[in-house]
Amino acid sequence: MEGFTPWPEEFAARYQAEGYWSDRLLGDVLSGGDPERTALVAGEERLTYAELDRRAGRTAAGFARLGIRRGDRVVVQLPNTASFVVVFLALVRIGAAPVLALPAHRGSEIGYLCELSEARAYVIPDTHGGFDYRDLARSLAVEHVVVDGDAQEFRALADLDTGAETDMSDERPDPADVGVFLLSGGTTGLPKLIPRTHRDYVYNLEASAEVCGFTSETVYLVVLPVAHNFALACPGVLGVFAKGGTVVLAPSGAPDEAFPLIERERATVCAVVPPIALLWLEAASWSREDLSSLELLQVGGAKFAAERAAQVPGVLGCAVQQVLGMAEGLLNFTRLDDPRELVDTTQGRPLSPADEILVVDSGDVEVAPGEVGELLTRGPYTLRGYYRAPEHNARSFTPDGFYRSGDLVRVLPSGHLVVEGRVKDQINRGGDKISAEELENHLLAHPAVHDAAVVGMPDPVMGERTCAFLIVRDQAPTLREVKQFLKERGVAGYKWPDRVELVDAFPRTPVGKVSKKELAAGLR
Ligand code: J2J
Repeated sequence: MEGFTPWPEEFAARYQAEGYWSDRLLGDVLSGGDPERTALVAGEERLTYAELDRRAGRTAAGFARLGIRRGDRVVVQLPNTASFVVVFLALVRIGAAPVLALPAHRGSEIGYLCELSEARAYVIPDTHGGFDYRDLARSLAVEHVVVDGDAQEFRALADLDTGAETDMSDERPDPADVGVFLLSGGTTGLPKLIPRTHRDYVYNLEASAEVCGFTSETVYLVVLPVAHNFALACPGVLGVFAKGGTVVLAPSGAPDEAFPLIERERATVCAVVPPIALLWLEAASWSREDLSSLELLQVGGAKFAAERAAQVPGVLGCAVQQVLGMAEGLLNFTRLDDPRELVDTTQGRPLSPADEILVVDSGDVEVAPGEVGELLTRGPYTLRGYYRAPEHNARSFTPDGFYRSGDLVRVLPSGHLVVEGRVKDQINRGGDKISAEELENHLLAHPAVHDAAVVGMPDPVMGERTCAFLIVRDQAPTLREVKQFLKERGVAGYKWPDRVELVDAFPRTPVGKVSKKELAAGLR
């Protein structure tokens, strides 16, 4: 695929020879499940492995009838519904790559993703969370808009399923093909797409499922957006399917929605971001639901404080697992049999024996063992380049193919990583990633804004919130007006600043760059 950076031949050969890469395809992930067993629970819907498999097959045929082919891209923006799972499986079966947008994304993000990926189709709900996605679709120039629900002038997802399953054998993708595009948290003006091949993502999900002890008895509750790497494949929904377990989709991590589902479905494992974990720790004391089925709470996406991690077993009655992951690839998990001390105080160690880790200083020189530096990595499931982004790739990777994570870590003698900060210009708002540059560019488009600098401010629940420092020309916009402005520009709500500060000038570093450190220090 043009715009995709493959692994160098010698690495590909090694990953294959050493068994990391197989010929298994993302579309075959259901094949190990007992046909009669429940694969998916979503709202009132319950689908067995056989039923889900048939629905995915019929929907695949429907996409093929639309003319969607192997190698095509389809932007998928569905919430935590059975339709997401069906559409995902359908597309990967015919070798069309879903581009996984989050429900929170709006015209600014979606328009760009459709253009960058030259998407042939865009799949949406009719409305969700009070937003009408058909309005967004009307502003785009995409060939096919497929709507889950009331389609209006568009095509209904239900109509793709005519009951006919066609033989897809000549459409079967190659394991080396890009199977899915994930969204990068982003550090630049525009979001980046992460191509994941069938073979690297299958390894990602299978190896994760193994390390996390998933079995056919696993009942996995999804509370994060299912389109996010963590909930999708680390081990996530796909890791559960690979082991023949059951996936339960929840609309959110709110205790009043998630706890009744844990009780009703006897959920055994769930992946959350730290703000949800904190909420659960509080809610467990007054909630009436029986959470005793829970065996494991995976926490990742942002740093989870050691003191909180230590509380999980006592309060929620389950083990905790810290996960330092990234849609770009590398996953670190604390292991189920790690001593409590390591589980509470570290963000885990690499998933794969083939993961290569370097911790370097600003000159790319390796630091002494145990010292803090930037985490660089390469391996059998870590990308070698963002999609169609040659200039950005030159900066994001070392000449020998290591991905620059932008995370500051130190490595313990056990191989466990501790996150100590970051060098990338990004805000991590409770696991939601915000590129400072992207937000600054939007703010600069405001007629009253002369200059803008966005920084994270510490927050006890979210870890960080977003503060926009503005130098204004005339009448300064209020926080409300800034949010309204961003809303009208079609910027996802999680990127809107929580606070606006007016200044006359920005502090500068000796080389003349805006000193975000100094700006942030002024907030404390
Ligand atoms: C500190 N920072 C963390 C952690 C991620 C599993 C879990 C998370 C993600 C994810 C994921 C962190 N402590 N425990 O894809 O499969 C920050 C780092 C990292 C960035 C990646 C998964 N866990 N982070 O969060 O692509 O800065 O993936 O580089 O959204 O989140 O963000 P994202």
